[in-house]
Amino acid sequence: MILKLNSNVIPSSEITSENNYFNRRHFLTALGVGISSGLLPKLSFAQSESLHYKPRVITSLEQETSYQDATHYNNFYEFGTDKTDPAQNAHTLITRPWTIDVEGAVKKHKTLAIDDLLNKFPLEERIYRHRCVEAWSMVIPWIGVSLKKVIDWCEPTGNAKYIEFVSLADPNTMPGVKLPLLHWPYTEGLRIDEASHPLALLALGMYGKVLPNQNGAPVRLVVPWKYGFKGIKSIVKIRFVEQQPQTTWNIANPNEYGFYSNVNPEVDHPRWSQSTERRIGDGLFAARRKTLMFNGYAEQVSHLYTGMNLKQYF
Ligand SMILES: Nc1nc2c(c(=O)[nH]1)N[C@H]1C(S)=C(S)[C@@H](COP(=O)(O)O)O[C@H]1N2
Ligand SMILES: [Mo]
Repeated sequence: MILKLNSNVIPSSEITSENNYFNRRHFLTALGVGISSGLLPKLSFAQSESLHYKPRVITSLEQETSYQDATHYNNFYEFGTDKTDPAQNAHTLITRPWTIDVEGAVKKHKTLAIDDLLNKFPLEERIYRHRCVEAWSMVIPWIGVSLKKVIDWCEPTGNAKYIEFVSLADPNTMPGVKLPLLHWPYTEGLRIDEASHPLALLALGMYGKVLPNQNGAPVRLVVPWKYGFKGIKSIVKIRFVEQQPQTTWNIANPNEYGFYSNVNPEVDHPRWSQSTERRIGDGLFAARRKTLMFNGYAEQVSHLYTGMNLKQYF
C-alpha cells in the first residue's frame, strides 16, 4: 500500500557538501508514497563527527508520532517496567565506547565498533509503523543501516540459519537487570532470510538525531513487520547460529510470545485481541485503528512465510 523500496534513492555520487540540511518535508504522491526531500541531512553524534544520511522514500501518509511520545512511552525493562521508566532512568547507560561482537558461524569472529558501523555502511532514513504486542502503535522516522549490509560484512558461513542478537545487561547502569523481570541479557533472533530483508535495519538514530538512550542507544534492531519486542535495544552481540535461538519473551511466556512475532490481526494474544491498535498520540476518544497483516508490510514480506501455518508459527 505505502511502500516502495529502491526508488528515489540518492546515489552516493550526489552526496556533496555539508551545508545541505534536511528539512523534513515529505512530498506525498497520490499513491501515498512519501518522498523525502532530496537535500542531504546532517546527523550529529554526540561523541563522533557529524554524519550524513540519505533521506529515503519509505514513508506513509500517516502522521509521525511526536518525538515526545516516542521518547517517553517506552519498553526497555532493563530500566524498569513502566512506560515512563526508561526516559527517567536510561541516562545512566554509557554508549561510548561501544562494540558489537560478531560470533558463531562466521568466517572469523569480528568486533564492530559503533564508529565502524557509521563509517562502513550508509545511513538511511526510514519511516516505519511500530506495533507493540500490547496493541499500541506509533510511526517513527528511524535512521539506520541496512541489516543485510552488516550481515554481508560479517561473512556468515553456510551453517548460519539464524541470527541471535544480545543486549547489554549491566547491573551497574541498568537498574532493571538487578531484578528478575526477564531472563537477562535480553536476546532476540531472526531467520537469516528475514534479517536479510531490505526493510530490516540496525537503527542508530531517529527524528534526525542520535538514538536516545531510552530507545536503545547506541544501536537497536528495527523489524517493522514484527511486534516491537523483536526490536532489541542496546545490542552488544550478534551470533550466527544453526538452530533457532531462544528469545527473551518466549522464555518468559511461550504461550503468549512466539519466535516469529509477525504482526497478525488474525492471531490474538491469549489475553487480548490483536485485530486493532491504539495509536499513541491519538486523543482519548479516537477510534482504534485496524491492525494490518504484517503491520502493513505484507506486500514486501509475506513471501518469507509462504506455506507456514502462521497460527502455529506465531
Ligand atoms: N533490551 C531490550 N530491548 C527491547 C525491550 C526491552 O525491554 N529490552 N523491549 C521491547 C519492546 S516490548 C518494544 S515494544 C520495543 C519498544 O521500543 P521503543 O521504546 O523505542 O518504542 O523495544 C523492544 N526492545
Ligand atoms: Mo512491545
